[in-house]
Parts: sequence; C-alpha cells; structure tokens
Amino acid sequence: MSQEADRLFAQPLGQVPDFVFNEDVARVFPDMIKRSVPGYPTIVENIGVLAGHFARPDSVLYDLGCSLGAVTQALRRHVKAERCQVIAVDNSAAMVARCREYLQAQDAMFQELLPVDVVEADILQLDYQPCSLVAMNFTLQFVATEQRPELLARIRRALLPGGALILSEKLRFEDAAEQALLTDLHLDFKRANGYSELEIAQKRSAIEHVMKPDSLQQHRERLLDAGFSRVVPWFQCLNFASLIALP
Ligand code: GEK
Repeated sequence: MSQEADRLFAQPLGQVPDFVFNEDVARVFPDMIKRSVPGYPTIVENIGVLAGHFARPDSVLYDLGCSLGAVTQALRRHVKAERCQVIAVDNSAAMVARCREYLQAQDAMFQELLPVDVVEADILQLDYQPCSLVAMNFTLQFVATEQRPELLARIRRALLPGGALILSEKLRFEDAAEQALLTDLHLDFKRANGYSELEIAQKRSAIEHVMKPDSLQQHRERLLDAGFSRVVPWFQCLNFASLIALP
C-alpha cells in the first residue's frame, strides 16, 4: 500500500480550513500520524500486547476511531483468545474504505487472523455489544467535550469483567510552565521529523477547533465518574499518553 508523504500544509493556504478526515488526509495518514504523534508506533504495537492480556474468549474487541486500522492489525497480531471478533469503527468514509483495503492485505499475508467488521458509523451512535477490550487510540479528543462522559459510561457498561478500555490522548497540562515546555518539545519533535514552520503553523490552526485535549486529571476523574474502578497510565511520550481503564 502506498506510503505517501504528508505535504498537506506545505503550501500557504490563506484561510486555513478546519481539519477533516477526508480522502486527502486518509491518503497520507500513516506518514502524518507517525511524524506528529511521539511514540505512535510503540503505542499501537503495545495495544496489541495489552489486548492479549485483557481479551476474553467469545467476545468483541472494539477499535473506535480506527482510521486505517493500525490498532486493529495489532489486535489481530497479538490476541490469541478463542473466537474473538474485532469491530473497527470510524465515521470517515475515506478512512473506512482504505481501512478495508489494508485489512484485506493483512488477510492475504497471514492465516487464521481474528475476523473483523469495519463499520462506518459515529461511535456516539453505536449499540455496544458485550466486549472485553475497547481501544480508543487518539479518538476521544475529537468527540465534543460534553459528549465524552456519556460515551465513556456506555463503554463501561458494555465491558465484561476482566476487560479494559485503552485510551490514548494528547494531554493538556494544568501547570502553564509544564504546558509550555511540552508544547515546545512537541514542536521540536515535528521539526525533527521534517515539518516546516509553515506546515506546523497551518496544521495547528486547522486542528485547534476540532481537537480538544484534556488533562490527565480530567481523564482520570471522568473515567472514574463513568464507573471505571481504576485508571493506570502505561505510556507517555512528551504530551501524548495512553491509559488503561479497568471496569
Ligand atoms: C490509529 N486510532 O491509527 N465516530 C467515529 N469515528 C470518529 C469520530 C466519531 N464520533 N470522531 C472522530 N473519529 C487511529 C488514529 S485518528 C487520530 C485515530 C488523529 C475518527 C476520525 O475519522 C479519525 O479517523 C479518528 O477518529 C482519529 O491508531 O488523527 O490524531
């Protein structure tokens, strides 16, 4: 599958439109997310490993906001529990179409992978089945803030005993100096990955109305309010973190 370089914000755009997960983004997405999210390949692969611990036989594993299905592929590499099924969900038609192609390519290369259903849907509208693993890898931050508590409560109600929610997010920091330092270091990460000052500035204005990060404390409190019993951070690189939330 093509690995096109992300040049979406390389030319001056005048008025920068709000970021949308359209065909242009889907085409360059693997390159974009690797060069923008510190630790992304490590997080994705290890969600598969963590899922291997939490997955229960005869249950559903959800990949919510699956984009091109990187997490789904990791789940299929690592989960050995019997008769599990992955349901990968995204509301971007462009992402879903390409995700199906990537998963067909994985099916062509490996045998006996977990079955997958790729669904084009809004994760807020989904009828959640009993599940042992829910992965939301950098998706909740795109859901309207006021809709996050109810979504988490619904996921919590669907989770089976012994299962887990794995939630990865960009973090905001309550302390202004910490926020400034980690923002600067994240910009250095993007520069080191070849993004120009123009690309960084235009991407930032495209995404600022669309993606709303919370602090670790907000995540923790909201997850506990939603009925989770324990929140365990397992990964952080700069201002990007991943948490395990236990039912
Ligand atoms: C990965 N998890 O590669 N319903 C369904 N999908 C949604 C919704 C919604 N309400 N809101 C946003 N999305 C992936 C990366 S990207 C993160 C996830 C990023 C989808 C959206 O269409 C996009 O594909 C994804 O969530 C977020 O591990 O680009 O920073």
